[in-house]
Formats: sequence, structure tokens, C-alpha cells
Amino acid sequence: MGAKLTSIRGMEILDSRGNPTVRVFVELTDGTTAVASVPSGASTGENEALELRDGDAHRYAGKGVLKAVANVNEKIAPELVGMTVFQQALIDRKMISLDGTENKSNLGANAILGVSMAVARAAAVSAGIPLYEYLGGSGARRIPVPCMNILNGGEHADNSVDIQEFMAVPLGAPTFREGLRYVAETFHVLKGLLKGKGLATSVGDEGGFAPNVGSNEEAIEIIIQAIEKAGYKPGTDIAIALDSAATSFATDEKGAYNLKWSGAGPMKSDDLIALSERWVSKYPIVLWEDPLAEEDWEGFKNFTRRLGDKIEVVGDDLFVTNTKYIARGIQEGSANSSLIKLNQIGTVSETIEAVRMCRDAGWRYFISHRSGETSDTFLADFAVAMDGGHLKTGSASRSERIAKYNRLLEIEQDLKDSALYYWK
Ligand code: 2PG
Ligand code: MG
Repeated sequence: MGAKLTSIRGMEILDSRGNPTVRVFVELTDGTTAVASVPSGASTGENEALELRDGDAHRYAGKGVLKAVANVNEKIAPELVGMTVFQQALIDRKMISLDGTENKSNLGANAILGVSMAVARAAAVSAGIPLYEYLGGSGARRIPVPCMNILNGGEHADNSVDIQEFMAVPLGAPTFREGLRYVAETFHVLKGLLKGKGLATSVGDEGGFAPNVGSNEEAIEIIIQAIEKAGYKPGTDIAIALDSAATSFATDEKGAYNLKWSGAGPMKSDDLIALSERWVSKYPIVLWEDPLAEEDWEGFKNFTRRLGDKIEVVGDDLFVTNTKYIARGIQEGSANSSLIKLNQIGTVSETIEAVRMCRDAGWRYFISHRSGETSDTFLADFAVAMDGGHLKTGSASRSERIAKYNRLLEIEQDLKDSALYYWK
């Protein structure tokens, strides 16, 4: 049967932006204890599970999470204590039905996910195996390619760039350790290049630089220069991935955009797609996330029709890690990959269901952190367990990002010669 849950406790902590988030502690009958902390997004999708905030203007400008913590302690704990820790799906189901809403707005996805993650971690500890093996089985041995976000824009920075994330993808490296070195070195070279141009080297929320470059395209060009100057071949050793997070520069009119940060101005879906095609033929871009906004299903379909055989087209705000929207995307051919974020859906087992749906459809899936993070490394183990082959967890700066990379280094070391690393 295995150990049973004896105690579940929540507390309010701060995330990497200094905003409150939920941490959960669980204890088991065999003496096991485990902790998990919940991340938080900024460029959130409309249909994400609800992150419950107190709304009390006297505390953290309304962002406190004491209600979510109380829900963990007073509503969730009494229902789950006594359950066997290995029944992850059953435990998650129980919380979903206790909440009773479609978007977890009653108990809060932050409360529910904190418990769900802590339960998974406790189960692994109790079983005496690493978390990646507990969640992924004994065949879990592929370390994801680190898509490192080295330049930030959009809602994650205060600069002149519309595209939220410019990622360096070390797809030509032989191992994760080497891949991480390739992109960390590129990050440092990029800093020197920016300095040389008199541009700022302060960083955005995910640790990438946030310079006031002249245009979005100039950002790509300077990254390519950095790759070369670091001694790597663009496209062969290191490629580029983008997250436009286009919902953040969409206007109220469907299919219409305003590239407000760069000053490039209004554009229609078709203009953005044509621009993207030009960039894909000119630059070594292998993945493009949210090139269009969450309500622009038609635009996504056109984008995928035109570029889907060349690059990975990822839906983030469009799918919000929810099988309801991923199923629609598969049916309509809106993308060929889904971003996967645990807190968009709110339980570990539902996140696994989203991954399974992608895999069954022959889609790829891209495991992701949030722009507000903690030092919790759950994501690193989760990415290995899900065998996704690539993940994004920020830049080579800010400890909450580095913690995940360091955990992946540890996993690779544990796996010794059995570790796999490859793109596609
Ligand atoms: C994204 C994420 C993570 P946020 O848009 O993909 O990089 O940002 O957590 O702010 O939604
Ligand atoms: Mg995104």
C-alpha cells in the first residue's frame, strides 16, 4: 500500500519578483517530509487555471495568498490526510472535485498545485528513487536541450523589444553539460557586445538582458554575433527559438496587433506571418512560441500551414496546458507543439495528461518555467520524466533559473553513460 499522508501545511512565501506565492509541506506515516513551491506567470493566458490572490489592498497590493494557504490547511488537508501518497492521480482528482469549478477558482490553482507537487515529491522520497524516475519510470534518461532565454522583451522587461523571449538552443552539443556551457558562454559574450554598443546589460524577469536595441530584428542579429564570437556556428551548434507572447501586443480587434514597444506599430496577422517567414528563411530559427495571440486561432492555423514543416510551432496562451484546447489545436492544425506549464492547469496528473495528448498526436511539447519562479527544482525532474527533449527555464543568471539547470546537471551525472541528449 505504501506510506500515507499524515500532514499537509501551506505557507505564504515570496517568488523571484518579490510577490507572494504558495509553499506546501507534507508528511507521511513513514516519516518522509517534502516541500514544493508554486511559480507564477506575468504574460498569462486568459484560460489558465486561477491563481487565487487575496485582493486585500493593504497586503502586497492585493497579491497576498493567505486565502490559498488557508484552503490548503483547512479544506484540502482534511480531505487528503490518510490517503496513500502513491495515488497521485486519485489525490489530484479529489482536489479537482473538492474545488468543483472548471478553472480551480474556488480553492485556487496555486493551493492545489502546491499540494500536488509536494505529494509527488514525497512519494519519490518515500519510494527511495529520484523524482524524475518516480514520475517517468526507469526509462527516463533523456536530458532536455536547454533553450536559454538570453534576451528579454515584451512584458518581461522595460525596453524597446516586442518579442518576449529570444532563446539560444544548443542543439549541436553532445551532452546537456556541454549544451549548457555553449549557451552560458554565449550569454556572457552577448553582455560584452551589448556593453560595447553602449546598451544596458541589466536583466529582465527571466535573467536575459533587456537592452533598448533598435528593432526586434536587431536583437536576433546581435545574438547571432554573440554565438559566433563565442566560437559556435549559428544553426549547427546553437540555433534560435522565440516566444513572441503575441497576446501581449494584440489589440482588441481579432487578428490585429500593435508592436508598441519597438514602435513598429500596427500589423495584421498576415503581416506578422509574412515577417515570420522572412525571418525563418534568414535566421536559424527552430522554434516559435505564441507567434500570434490566444484568440487568433485562424492566424495560428495559417502560421502553421506556412511554417509548420520547417519549425516547431508552440501554443502557450492558446492551449494553457489544457487538453480541451490542445485537442482543438490538434483537430484544427493550429500548431505542432504545446507549451507545458504545471500551474496553467494546476495538478501534476493533468499536466501529464496534456503531455500524453501531444505525444499521441505526434506533436512535440515544450516544458516551461514561469517568469515568477522560486528555487524549487521540480521542473527539472519533471522535464526528464516527460521525455520532452527540450525545456525553457530562463537565462544564465538569477538563482531561481540556475537552480533548475544545476538540478539537470546532477541528473545527468546520476545517469552516467545512460543519459541521452539530442534535438528531435
Ligand atoms: C511564457 C512564460 C514563461 P509567463 O510566456 O512562456 O517564459 O512567461 O510565466 O510570464 O507567462
Ligand atoms: Mg510563452
